[in-house]
Amino acid sequence: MHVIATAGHVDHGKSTLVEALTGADPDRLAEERRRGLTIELGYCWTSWPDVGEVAFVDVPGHERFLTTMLAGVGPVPAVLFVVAADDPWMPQAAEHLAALDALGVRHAVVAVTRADLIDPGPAVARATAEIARTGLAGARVVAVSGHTGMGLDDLRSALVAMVAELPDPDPDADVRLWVDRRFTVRGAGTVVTGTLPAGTVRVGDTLAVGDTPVRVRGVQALGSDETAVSGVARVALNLSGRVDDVVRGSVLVTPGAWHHTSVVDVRITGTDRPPVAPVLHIGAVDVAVRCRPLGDDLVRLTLDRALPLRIGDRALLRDPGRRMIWRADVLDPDPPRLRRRGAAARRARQLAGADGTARLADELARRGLLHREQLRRLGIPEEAGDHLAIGPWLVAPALARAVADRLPALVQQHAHAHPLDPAVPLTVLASQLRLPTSDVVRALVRPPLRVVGGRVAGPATEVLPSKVRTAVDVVRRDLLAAPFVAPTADRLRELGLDDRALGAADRSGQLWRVGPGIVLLPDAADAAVTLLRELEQPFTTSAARERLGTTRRVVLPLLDQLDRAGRTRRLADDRREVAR
Ligand SMILES: Nc1nc2c(ncn2[C@@H]2O[C@H](COP(=O)(O)OP(=O)(O)OP(=O)(O)O)[C@@H](O)[C@H]2O)c(=O)[nH]1
Ligand SMILES: [Mg+2]
Repeated sequence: MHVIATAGHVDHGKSTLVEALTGADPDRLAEERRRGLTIELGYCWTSWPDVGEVAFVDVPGHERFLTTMLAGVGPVPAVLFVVAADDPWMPQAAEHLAALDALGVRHAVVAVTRADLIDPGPAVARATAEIARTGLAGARVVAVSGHTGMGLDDLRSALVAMVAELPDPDPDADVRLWVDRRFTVRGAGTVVTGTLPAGTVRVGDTLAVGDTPVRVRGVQALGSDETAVSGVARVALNLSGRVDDVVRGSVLVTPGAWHHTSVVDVRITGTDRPPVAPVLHIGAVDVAVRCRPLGDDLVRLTLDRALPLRIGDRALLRDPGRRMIWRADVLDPDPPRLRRRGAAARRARQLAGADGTARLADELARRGLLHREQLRRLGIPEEAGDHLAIGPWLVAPALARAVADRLPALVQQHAHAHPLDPAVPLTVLASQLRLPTSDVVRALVRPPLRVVGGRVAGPATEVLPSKVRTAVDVVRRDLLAAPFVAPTADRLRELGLDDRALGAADRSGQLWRVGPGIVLLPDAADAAVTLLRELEQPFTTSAARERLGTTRRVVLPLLDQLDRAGRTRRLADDRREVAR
């Protein structure tokens, strides 16, 4: 199927031409027929040799219905632009043409209609000149009459040639259906319609509106039931599930495949600056936005509601008050927050070269790293490159280098601040480095740093196995209660602490190994000296033992250590005095 939208000034003959081409009147509403005016989008279709089914989305030309016009044109790749031969070039002709240009429409045919009323020559010349300034330049311009049928064959063959040139959308693409109508059918329930630009919708599929899943109970295209329809197509879907929230302006998407965002960085094209609060049009949707300039032609938009957007999406910004339009190319639907002063300008520099084409290397250079699932959601093709793959994460070489460079200092700082627990948990490093996962930190640890049980240790850091750590904690607790009652050999054996483990505990600063099999708290020397100073000087070994409330097994090596440290002095008669 091919889909063509109409465009052109009010009353210039769009609906009449659609009817002449398809045999059906696109103006369904009684009010439309009574007033001779299109108000809602109209849908008609026909079938032509060689190109098959062609559906028309007929839009209103009246200036008050510009939003509806944009909803009709937004998801459609090809346009029938209609100009009346007997009327001058009119404001909505200009406005529609500007919108088509901004939306990037390149496939168009211009019909200069009502040619039965007047020589179409001047209107053909004017229209040709006007489109020459836009992306529609070179489109065929055909004089026709919707009433007499004059020129209709030419118009048809121009349209056939146009649709034959349209690119074939990918039937496996992720679905993003912009709902342009929603109604209730007796017996069937909720039905929505829209233009499916690409991908396939099947009966039984689950689609999502934001996070809400809905089930596709039935699929219709051009009035007949189908089991599956691939874009480009006009489709009507019968939905079940939580459909109350599905309205005109909703977007039905392949679950999990899209990034829904209300903040997006775009590059705008157009004269003048956009206002602070313009309207964003994309697909069949319009949403109020706040516009924050980043620099030059780059702006950050904050949307009133989240939309599924990808890099490279083409949208349109509109100032309804001044009737002005800007083209907006989506550069980043998942931009970083602007926290500090100067962040906007920095961001603008970062996006300077971005043109809306998603390239993995560029995106990684800007973001540092990306989860594989983000690639699909943001519309970034996975390509070979010099990035690192760490599990599901792709990491820019520059970020990997920066992390590896910063790690030694971070580990050292932590060891300094936590002498009793010197190895840094990976999670702490991840948050210090603003990385979303500790897996990336783990993969970037280089010798002499090493990972021990979820922590990163420096070369000089002794890291205790967790069982030893627990046992050492028990000993430390006991010693806090009785500082000089070192655990007995039996107790140590029971706790699984051999001499190696005690040595490690000593080196990591958690215990003080006074002698083989004898451990006290690291501050035991100070505490002992304080107590021993209270004794009559010099003092005997047994006086010291009593004052400290301990045994000979402990007091002998302890006094020995104090002697060596010069904190006690041993006299000839084996008595000691505390050094002054
Ligand atoms: N003589 C003549 N009249 C035409 C022709 N095409 C349209 N008209 C008349 O022009 C008027 C407007 O035609 P429509 O087809 O409703 O115009 P439209 O562009 O769809 O208008 P909107 O949808 O409101 O923007 C009607 O009165 C038509 O009968 C034509 O080729 N020749
Ligand atoms: Mg009409």
